[in-house]
Amino acid sequence: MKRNILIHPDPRLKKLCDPVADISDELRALADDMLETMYDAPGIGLAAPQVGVLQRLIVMDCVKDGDPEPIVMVNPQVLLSSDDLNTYEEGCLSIPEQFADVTRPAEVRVGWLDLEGNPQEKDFDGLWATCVQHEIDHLNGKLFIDYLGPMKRQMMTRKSAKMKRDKARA
Ligand code: K2U
Ligand code: ZN
Repeated sequence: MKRNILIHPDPRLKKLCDPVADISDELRALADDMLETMYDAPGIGLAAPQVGVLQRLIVMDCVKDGDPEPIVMVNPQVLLSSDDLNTYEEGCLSIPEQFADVTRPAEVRVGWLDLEGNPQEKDFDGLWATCVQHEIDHLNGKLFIDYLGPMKRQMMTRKSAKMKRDKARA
């Protein structure tokens, strides 16, 4: 079922998430719920802490138009990252309606476990590379605004806190 997405500022979005110990039916159900929540948002990525679960689990589908290509990553790790950088105007489902340029390595090699517990390894570039790094940051309690200067970060935090208050009041 659709989960509620936590809105910044929320202490749970700043926590270091725990590695997944065992891949249970409950974890598989959470991954399903995260994919449903992501598609509904709509978004191209979602990390477990964004739905209040402090576990190292992310889902992604960066395919624009074409058959969906959902990827579920348990305990993802960046194994290699390129020296080449890429700048993308990022947003975040936990910091609604705010965007800023973030520069990251253009290509990354990621290792993870799939929901069958099999180790996977893949190189990502383009929007997929940006997205997977954005999602893994979430597992380490890091938000895209943490790459900005203090003034811009503070402005975006204040706006997000206001939207959160207004939404709570509505
Ligand atoms: O983790 C999230 O909050 C979902 C993010 C993932 C993302 C952010 C920036 C760049 C790439 C991925 C987005 O809110 S999903 C919305 C979106 C859709 C298309 C392009 C960029 C962001
Ligand atoms: Zn995000």
